Amino acid sequence: MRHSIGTKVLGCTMGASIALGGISAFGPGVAIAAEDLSPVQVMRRNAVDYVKVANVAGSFSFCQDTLTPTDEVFNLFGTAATSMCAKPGYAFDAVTHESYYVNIGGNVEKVRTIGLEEIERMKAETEKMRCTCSMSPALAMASVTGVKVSDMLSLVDVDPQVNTITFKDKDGYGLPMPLTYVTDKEAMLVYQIGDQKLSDGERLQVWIPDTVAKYFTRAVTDIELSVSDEVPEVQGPDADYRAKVSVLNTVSDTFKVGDMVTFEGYADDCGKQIKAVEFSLDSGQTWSAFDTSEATTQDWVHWHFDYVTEEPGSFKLDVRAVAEDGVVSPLASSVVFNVEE
Ligand SMILES: Nc1nc2c(c(=O)[nH]1)N[C@H]1C(S)=C(S)[C@@H](COP(=O)(O)O)O[C@H]1N2
Ligand SMILES: [Mo]
Repeated sequence: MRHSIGTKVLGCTMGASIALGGISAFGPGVAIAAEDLSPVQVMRRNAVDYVKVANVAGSFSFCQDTLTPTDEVFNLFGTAATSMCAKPGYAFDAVTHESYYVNIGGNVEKVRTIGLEEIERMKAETEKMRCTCSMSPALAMASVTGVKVSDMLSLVDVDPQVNTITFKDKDGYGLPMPLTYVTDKEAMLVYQIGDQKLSDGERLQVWIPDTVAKYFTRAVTDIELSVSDEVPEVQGPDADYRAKVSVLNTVSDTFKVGDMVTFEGYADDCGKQIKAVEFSLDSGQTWSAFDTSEATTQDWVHWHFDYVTEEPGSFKLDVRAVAEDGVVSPLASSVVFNVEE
C-alpha cells in the first residue's frame, strides 16, 4: 500500500507546500510544541531510540517544474522571513496603486519618476525564479511577472561611468550591486507572483536569478545609479544555508510493515548545481546518495523518495544535499515516522 506522510502526494507540476527546515524530531507521533516542555523533557523526547536501518534503499526521482503555491510564497516571506531578515515590525505603508512611484536617480542626466500603472503598461516578462533567504531556511520557487530592470533603465540617460545600482525602499533599505550583474542576470521589478498582484500596489519587489533574497528589496521607491571606487561584491548564502534542503512532509499517519512511504522535498544551492540528494535512516551513520547532476541550476530540485517499511518501530529519515563544489548541507532536514506490526 502506498502512503504519503501528511495528506497529499503531489505530482511534479502541482504545488508543494512549504516547510521551514523540515520537521523537528520529537517522540513518535507526539505533537507537543517545544515551548510546552521543560528543557529536561525536551532532552528526553529527543532521546527516543529510533530503529536504525543502514544504507536505506528506496526509489528516487526528481523534477524541477514544481512551484510553491502563491499564497505560501506570501506567507513564507511575509511572516517567517520578516522576523528573521527584515527590520522588526516591518510593515508596508498603505500606498495606493495610483500613488506608488519609483524614482530612477543618481548619476543620470535627469531623474525619472515612474508610476506603478505606467510600469504595468510596459512590456511584461514572466519568469520562474527562486527566492531564497541567505540566513533562514525560507525558500520558494515562483512564477513572477514584472518588467526587466534594463527596460526601466532605458528610460533614463545613465552616466557611462556608472558601475553600481541600489534598489531602495522609502527607509533606505537596499544593498548595492554591480550594474553589470543586474543586467546580465536579467533582474526584474516584480508586481505579480503567480496570478496574484503584490498587495495594493505596495510591493514592487526586485527579483534576481541566482541571488539571495536580501537583495530582493521590497516596496522599491528608488533605483539609484552610482559610481563606486570598488564595485560591490554580490554575497551568496551564509555557510549554514548552502545546499539548502527540506523534507516537506508532515508527521501524521502510522504505517504498517510493508507500506510504501512517499517522502518529498526540495534541494537548492542558489544557482550552484545540486549533484546529489542523500538519505539516512541511521542518524547519519550511512547515507544513500542519488545522482541529480542532470538537474539545471535555474530551478530547484524537487525530489521524491519512496521507501517500503520493513519492520515496526519509530524511524527518523534525514535528508541532505551535495552541491557541485562538494559542499554538503550543514543542516540536514528530517522527518520522524512510525511503523506498526
Ligand atoms: N524593503 C525591504 N525589502 C527587503 C527586506 C527588508 O528588510 N526591507 N528584507 C529582505 C530579505 S532578507 C528577505 S529574505 C526578503 C523576503 O522576501 P519578501 O519580500 O517576499 O517578503 O525580502 C528582502 N527585501
Ligand atoms: Mo533574508
